[in-house]
Amino acid sequence: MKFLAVLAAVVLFGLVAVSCNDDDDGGGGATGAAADIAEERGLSDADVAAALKTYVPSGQIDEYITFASGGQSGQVHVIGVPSMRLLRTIAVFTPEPWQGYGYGAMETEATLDGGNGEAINGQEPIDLNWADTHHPALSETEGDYDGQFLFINDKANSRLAVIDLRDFATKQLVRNPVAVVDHGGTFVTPNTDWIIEGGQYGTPPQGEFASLDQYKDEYQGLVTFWKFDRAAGRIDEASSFAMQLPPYWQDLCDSGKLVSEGWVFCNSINTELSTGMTHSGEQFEAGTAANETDYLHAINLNKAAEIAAGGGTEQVNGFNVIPLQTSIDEGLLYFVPEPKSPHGSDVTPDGKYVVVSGKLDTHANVYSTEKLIAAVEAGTSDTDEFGVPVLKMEDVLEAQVELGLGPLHTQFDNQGYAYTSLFLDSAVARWSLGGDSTPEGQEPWQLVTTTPVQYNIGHLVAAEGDTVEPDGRYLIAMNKWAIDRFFPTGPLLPQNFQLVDISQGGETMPVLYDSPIGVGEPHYAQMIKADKLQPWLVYPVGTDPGLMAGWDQDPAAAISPNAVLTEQEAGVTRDGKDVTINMTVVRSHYTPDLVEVKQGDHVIWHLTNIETTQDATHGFTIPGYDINVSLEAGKTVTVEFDATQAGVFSFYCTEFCSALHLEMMGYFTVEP
Ligand code: CUK
Ligand code: CUA
Repeated sequence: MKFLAVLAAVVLFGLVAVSCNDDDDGGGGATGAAADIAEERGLSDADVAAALKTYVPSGQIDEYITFASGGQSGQVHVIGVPSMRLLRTIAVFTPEPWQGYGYGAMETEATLDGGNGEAINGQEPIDLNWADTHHPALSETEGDYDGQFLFINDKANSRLAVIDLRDFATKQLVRNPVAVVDHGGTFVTPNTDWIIEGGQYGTPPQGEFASLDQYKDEYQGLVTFWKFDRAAGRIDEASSFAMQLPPYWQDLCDSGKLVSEGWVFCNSINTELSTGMTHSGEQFEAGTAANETDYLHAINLNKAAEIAAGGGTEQVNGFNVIPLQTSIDEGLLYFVPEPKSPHGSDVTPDGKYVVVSGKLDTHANVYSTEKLIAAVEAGTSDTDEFGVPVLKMEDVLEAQVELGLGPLHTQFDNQGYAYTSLFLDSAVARWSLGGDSTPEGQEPWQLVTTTPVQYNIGHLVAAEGDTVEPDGRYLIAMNKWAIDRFFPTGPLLPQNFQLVDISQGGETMPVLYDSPIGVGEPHYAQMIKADKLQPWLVYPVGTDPGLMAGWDQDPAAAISPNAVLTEQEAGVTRDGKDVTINMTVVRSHYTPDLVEVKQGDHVIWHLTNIETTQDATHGFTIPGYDINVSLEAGKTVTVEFDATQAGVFSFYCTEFCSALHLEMMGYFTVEP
C-alpha cells in the first residue's frame, strides 16, 4: 500500500514537474486524472506541488509534531506537519470537559488549584480559570529536544505549566508569587535544569501597592529561574529564584547554549521608565519608544544560581529573590544597548550569536556571545541610572542585517540560514548567518530572500529551529491577521498558520498550506520530529496520572492506592456520612451500577478503567452535579463531592465506546 502511494506521488509529481515554468496555467502541465482535477478546480502547478507536499494519506502519520500555544484558550494545540491537522488540544490552564480537566476529577482540580497560588499579604487568591499562553518550550538534553516534557507560560497571571509527554497531560501549574505578569517564558537551558520566565510590565511585587509616581523606586522588573526536577517531573519551587531588575519592561529571553551556555539573554523595552499619560504626559505607546536604544540584558545564570544556592537571596512573598544590588555587586547582570523597541532574543544553534530585532528598526542585530563575555571580563565603568554596568554596543555587536519592516522573531535551519518574521512587511525573511555557519554560495550576514505571508506574522517556528541541531524542512508562519484567507466567521477571524517549505535554500521558499487556528491567539510554537516522542498508548491499569513523576520512575509507582483492579473489588461502603464507591469501568458497564446515598452524604467515588485496549476511553458524568471525567484505558480517577441535590441521577458514559455505549450507565439515587 505504502509503495503504491509513493509511486502515485512520484508519478503525479513527475507529471507536475514537467511544466513548472508557468505557475498559473491551471495545471496544464499535468496529464491524466491529476491534470483533469487541477483543470477542473483551477489549480496551478504550484498549487498541485504544494498539495502533494502536504497531503498525508489516511493511515500515515505526520513527520513532525508542532506544539502551539493556544493563546487566550489557556491550552496547547498539537498539530501534525506537513498535514497541519489538529491532533489534540491539551488542557493546561483552563478547565476542559472532554479531558475531564477541572470537572470533578480530584487530581485535575488539584493541578488547577496549584495555579491559583497562595495567599499573599493575607489576601486569598481568586480562582484563575483562563490564561494567556505565549511560549511553549520542549525539554532539552544537551540543547536538543528530548521529547519528555513541555512547558508553557501564562502571561496574564505569571504562571508556568509542566506537561508530561507520556500522556500529554498537565502535571503542575505554578504561580509566580512575586511577579504580576510575565512574558519571556518559557525557555529552557540546554539540559532543562532551569525554566526561564522573563518579566514584562514593571510593577511592585505581587500584592503590594505603590503609586506610579514612585515608579522608579518602588516598581521593579523581574526574571525568574524555575528549577526543574527531572526525576520528580515537577518544578521545585523552593530551589527556584527570581532576580530583581530595574523597572524596564523585560520581554523575550533565550538561553545561551554551547559556547554561551550558562548565560541568559533578554531584550527589554521602556528603558524610558514611561508611566503613561497621567503621570508622564505621554501615552505608553509614545513614551516607551522615545529612546534610540533599549537594553539587552545579559545574565550570568550559572553565577546567579550559585549566589541563590549560597543564601544570597531575600524572601519576597516566600520566594527567593536576588536583590538588584547583589546582581550588580556580584557581576550577574550586564546591559548592552539594542535598537529601538526590540522584540525577540534568539540564540543561534552554535550559541555564538544572539539575534535581537527592532520592531521600529529594519535590522536584525546580531550580538557575539564571545565578544560579550570578553567585554564582561574587560569590565566597564559605564552604568545605567540604577548602577547596572552597560557594555558598549560596538564591542559586542557582530553584524546588523537589513531585513525589512517590523522584524520580530528568528529561527534557524540546518543550512546556515536564519528566518525572521517581518510583521509590517507581512513576510518571512531568509538571511545568511556568518561565522562558520555561512550557507554555501552565500555571503555572510545578508538578506537572501523574502516570502510574503498573509498577513502580519508574529512568531515563526522551524523544525527544531531553536535547538543546537535544527532540521530545516518546514517552517510555520504564525500570522496574526487572516482577513480574506478564509470564510469570514463574523468580525472575529481565525489566525492563519502558513506552512512554508524551507528545504531548498537560496531564493526558493514557497508557502504550501494555510491552516486556520480558531481557538485563541497562538504566539509561539515548537516543532519536533515525531519519532522523538514516545507517548504511552494505554496507562498501566490503575494509574493515577497525578502520581506520574519523571521518566525513570517505575510505572508501578504511579498505580493509585485507590485503583479498583477487578470487578470483585468493586462495591459501595459506608462510614457514617462518608460513602466510598469503588468502581470498575469497562465496555460496556460500570460495576456497581447502582449507588444509593442520602442527601448530605459525602461521596468519594473511585473509578478505574480496567481496559488494556488502545483508545478504549470511557467517560463518566453525573447529571446536575457538574461532574465529567475522562477515563482513558488504564486510568484511575477519584471524584469527591457532597450529595447536596436530592433526586435520581442516571450517570452514564460520555464517550461513544461500543455498540452498547448507550447502555453503559447506572443510577445514583440521593434520598432526601
Ligand atoms: S510575543 Cu506574540 S508575536 Cu508573546 Cu513571543 Cu512576539
Ligand atoms: Cu463507555 Cu461509552
